Amino acid sequence: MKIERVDLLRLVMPLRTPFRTSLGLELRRDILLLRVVTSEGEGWGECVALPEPGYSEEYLDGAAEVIRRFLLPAVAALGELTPAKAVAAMAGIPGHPMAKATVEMAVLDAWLRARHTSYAAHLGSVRDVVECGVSVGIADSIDELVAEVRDYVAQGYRRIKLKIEPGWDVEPVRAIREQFPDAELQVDANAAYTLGQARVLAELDAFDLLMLEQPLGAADLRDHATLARKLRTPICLDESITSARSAVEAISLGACAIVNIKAGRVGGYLEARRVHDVCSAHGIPVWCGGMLETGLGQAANLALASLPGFTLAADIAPSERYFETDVTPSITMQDGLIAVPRGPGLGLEPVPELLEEFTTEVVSFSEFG
Ligand code: NPQ
Ligand code: MG
Repeated sequence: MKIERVDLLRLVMPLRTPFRTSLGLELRRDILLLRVVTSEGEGWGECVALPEPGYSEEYLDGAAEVIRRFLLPAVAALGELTPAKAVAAMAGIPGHPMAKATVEMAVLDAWLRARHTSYAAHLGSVRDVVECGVSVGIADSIDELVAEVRDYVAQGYRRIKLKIEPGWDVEPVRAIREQFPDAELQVDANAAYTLGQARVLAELDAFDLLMLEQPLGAADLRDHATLARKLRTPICLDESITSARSAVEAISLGACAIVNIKAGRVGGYLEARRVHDVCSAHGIPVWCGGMLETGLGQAANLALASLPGFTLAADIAPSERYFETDVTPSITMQDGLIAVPRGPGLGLEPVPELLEEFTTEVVSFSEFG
């Protein structure tokens, strides 16, 4: 297989409701899609980076540039293109996991479609449906938060995740636990706290949470290990886990009891499977995190989330959670479950008219430097 041409598309999709976290307020999702046209057919990749650095060092414009100037030339230079060879060819360039994951995702899609194999079958899926959790942003008031969560519980979500930050933590979580005593409940701080705030975080132990996700900085593994010894609530790491090696380091330091896996954060779906494998080998449960992806990213995440070690509800949502209209056929949820796509490759692709509606820029090229 050889890459013949690629399109880098920028899209802007309005969010149904503003999404506020400790990283900021998002009113829309800026999206970067990569379409590769190969000698054996086409494939799609989605970059999960945000428009600006915050969640991690990457950001959309930078990822687009790294893909165009460095990653695609390295991959296009390969005599015979396979997903594993593409990942190896990109490994020579340090960093930029979300940019690399975009290229790997598109190559994997094209390669699997040509072999009539689904992402799920290729990654080692053992389930046909995935339990969906909902990630709830920081609200303007506790009453608004309660109303929003009540709506999600009514929609059948299997788990509630509340974004927290200093000043919006114990009280909102207490209110939700009081209103929904039996709900599966967890929180995500996106690294907004310091070890000096351990006392506040320890107050969350009163609410029987499934986990406390990324309370401290991505690089602060030892501090997370110290915090873990002060809390009853299990610590889950997200931003800190950037590869299988980093997962082993975090686990061996006692920095986490649960791992949130995101293919974009670790450089691709093949590395994400390795993170799953090493966590399972250490008895660490994993679950699939989300980055407000379109149906393309959600489809790939559904395949990943159906591997055996993914025993906790995912941050995978039906299209309607975030978007009025998705660029792919809508992904729907029944009773808090979403079916794992079984078609070749991602099992779905963008609808041309919808792509047209949201695309703000397309860069196409067939020469790769
Ligand atoms: C997380 N938050 O697990 C992610 C990070 C995140 C999905 O609950 C715009 C687009 C804003 C993606 C803020 C979730 C975002 C974003 C946070 C992803 O930490
Ligand atoms: Mg997170």
